[in-house]
Amino acid sequence: MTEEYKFKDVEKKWQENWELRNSFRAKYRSSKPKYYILDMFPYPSGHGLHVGHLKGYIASDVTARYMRARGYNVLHPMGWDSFGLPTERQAEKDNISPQEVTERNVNVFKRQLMSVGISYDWSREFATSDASYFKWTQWIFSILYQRGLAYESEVPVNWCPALGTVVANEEVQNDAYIETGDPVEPRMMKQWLLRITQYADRLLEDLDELDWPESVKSLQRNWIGRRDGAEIDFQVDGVDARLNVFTTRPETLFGATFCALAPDHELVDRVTIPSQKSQVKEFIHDWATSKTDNEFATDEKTGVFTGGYAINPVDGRHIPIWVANYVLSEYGTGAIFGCPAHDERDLEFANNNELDVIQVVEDDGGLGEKMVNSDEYDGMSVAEAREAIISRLEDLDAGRRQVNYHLNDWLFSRQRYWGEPIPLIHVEDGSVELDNDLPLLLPRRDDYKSDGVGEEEPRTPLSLYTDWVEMDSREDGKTRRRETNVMPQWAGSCWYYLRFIDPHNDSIAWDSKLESHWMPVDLYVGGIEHATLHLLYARFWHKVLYDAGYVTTNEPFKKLVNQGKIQARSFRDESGHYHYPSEVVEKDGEWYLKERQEIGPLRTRIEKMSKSKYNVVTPEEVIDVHGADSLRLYELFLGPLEQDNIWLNDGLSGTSRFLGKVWRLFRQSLREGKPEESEELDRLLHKTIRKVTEDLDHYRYNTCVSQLMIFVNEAAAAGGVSINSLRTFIVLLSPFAPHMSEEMWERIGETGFVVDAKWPEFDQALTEDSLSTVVIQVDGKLRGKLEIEVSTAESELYRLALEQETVLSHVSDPEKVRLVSVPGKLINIVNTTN
Ligand code: ANZ
Repeated sequence: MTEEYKFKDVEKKWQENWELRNSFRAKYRSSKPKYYILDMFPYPSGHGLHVGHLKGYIASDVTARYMRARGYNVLHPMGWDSFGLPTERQAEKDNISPQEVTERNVNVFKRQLMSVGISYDWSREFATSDASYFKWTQWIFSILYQRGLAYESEVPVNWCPALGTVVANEEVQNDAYIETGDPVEPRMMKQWLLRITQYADRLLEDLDELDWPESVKSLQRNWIGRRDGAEIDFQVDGVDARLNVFTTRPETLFGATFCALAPDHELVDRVTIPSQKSQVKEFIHDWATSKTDNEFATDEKTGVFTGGYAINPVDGRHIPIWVANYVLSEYGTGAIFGCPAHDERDLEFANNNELDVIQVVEDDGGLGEKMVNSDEYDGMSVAEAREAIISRLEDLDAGRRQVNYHLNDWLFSRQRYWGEPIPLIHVEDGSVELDNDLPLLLPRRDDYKSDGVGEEEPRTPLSLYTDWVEMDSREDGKTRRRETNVMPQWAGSCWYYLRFIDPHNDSIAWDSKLESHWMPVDLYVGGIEHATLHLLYARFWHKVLYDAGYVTTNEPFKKLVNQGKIQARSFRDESGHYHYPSEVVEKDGEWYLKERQEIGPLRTRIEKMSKSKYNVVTPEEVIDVHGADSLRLYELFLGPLEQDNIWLNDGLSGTSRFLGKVWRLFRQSLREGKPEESEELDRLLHKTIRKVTEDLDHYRYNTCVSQLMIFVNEAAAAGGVSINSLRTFIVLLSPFAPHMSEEMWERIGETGFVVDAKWPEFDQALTEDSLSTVVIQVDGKLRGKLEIEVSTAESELYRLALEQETVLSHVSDPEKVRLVSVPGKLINIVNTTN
């Protein structure tokens, strides 16, 4: 037996063994309880994974291994979210097919994940661009379509000329496509949309039952943005028109001192009186130019008077109608009544334009709020007035209760090639048919140069394949053309967790028995950046599938954990260019470019690990020097999973040293062959089992690692441990450092694999310290301490406390006290004499 630990050989050996033995395959049927643990699957980009991406994957792998040891039938699968723009662009650049690009990238990703020893059930692997997968994505689309949840509509879209496609609102920031920074402009286009708004209330309410971080829930709540209020109709004075406004504060209607329209509201022209026309026109012109030209965009609330008046339906007052830049045409009805006393934006606008301010809600001397200046509603509470005013408006036929949402229907078409074709057929008579012959494959593409890009008029790449688009006419002799939009990348990730349950089924998407066995996902681990898009879309599809009877749970993901980001130091020179860490040297706490030290110290910053910042660390470089177990321990040891952590290369030597110590302890213990453990070490072992178990139950990985370190230090100092203790310790270590654990397991003579070993139990009594330090207080002030058996009775504790001079001197009469104590922690002696 060799003395030295050769991580390269050992890690390779066990990775091969696990694969040969199918150690991580979930059983399709099992008497064990199930545990479904899912990682957000990656988009296989050309860059490969860096250590920041691995943080969540390693943590969930520890839990997967732990749950197997706890006796669960664990499903821990992995696949690829492979449709999407970067792959298509890469294919165009390299002049190969997107399929080939995907395959190339997937190979890299898979090799990386395997080299870290992640315990995935690879027999279930698939990519969303596999026809055997997207066949079912198309099938789910047809369910949505049949249920009236997919529709075509002429809608304002974000058209990106550089990419030749529209992109979703969620993908746009500051009028640019987030991924590439290409500018985006508004256009009207006929698009497919999914009616997610129909599910808005359920998506909102069901958040309450989920074990998700509050932060994600509140992001979803805000994104859905339910607003309860009313629509109110104002008659326009002298014009046959009603001005319809949306308000969340109908109770403030008596405080309305003006109305305002969005500049592109359809009524602007009709309500403007002739003498105001030129001023209004000028205002709208300025507004339109400043809107497209960001530099002139302003937060200042400006507007122009139309000369028209609206009549307040409840008190008949005439209030001026303005056009205002802060009223948005896309929200509510694109018109408001302004109530400067109770809305800051309205107040600012009123102050700028010398409009009246009428207070209608007043603080009721700390009791709450009551109505004032509101006729018969004076004195009512806000809630009462709200109900009463809405009823009055309903009686007058001048208003109604209205709920608005921030959430819009989901724009579901993309004008690209590399996506799922939408299985619809346009018939010449204008009707639309579902294509039931699935999968509907993409047309074969021989020339991967993008066509249609940069065109004035939007054209879809698929429309260029006329053989594919034009279908053979059927019996009715009508011509039929295929839909040429493809689905957005979000489609494939909406249901992949269901396919993992039954990935090779080619007659149905998933078997219903298997679905009811495995769902819901027990633990879902991924980044917070998916809080509103992926996680909302997937919940929406899941609920549709639930309504259609295809799934048995109302929600897909029971518990969600977000891993934080890994950050690292980046280096920039005087012109702002980034440099790789390998190009710099450190001197007296400053960093210099090796080649050009004369330019002086570089600017350094801790930033999110990213290719563009040149601060990426790859798993390959770490594993090559320190091994996979060391990488795993370091990623976990960095800090709590949910927090952002800073990557320091020095830290890795720390975990490597720890593993070296483990190996030496193992060798020493084998040599010594201690028959029995000392009581002290036995206690520490049981405390370690308890701590690691409890921390794993709460996803506190970093503190597990610290506890294992404490144990190893003590055990080494004691000259080794017994074989029994060693066996227990190896199982505890195995989720964290699985390769070394398997090697030790084999060498102590175990025949099976440590991945199949049972998780150790702890003896409660051994985990509780029998001696504890009790704080002695007199009248709440600290007066002494006692080192004492936990089980000591209160009266005995009091007797011992009085032996201390510092305590006794503060007790007025030892016969006249009241005792308050927390066993094992504190006793408070309260004087009752004065
Ligand atoms: C009268 C009022 C009185 C309002 C008051 C507020 C306070 P959120 O919560 O953001 O939904 N509003 C309605 N449509 C608008 C539009 N298209 N552009 C800009 N503002 C609009 O706010 C809803 C409130 O925003 C509505 O309630 C309306 O002003 C304004 F003391 O109506 B309120």
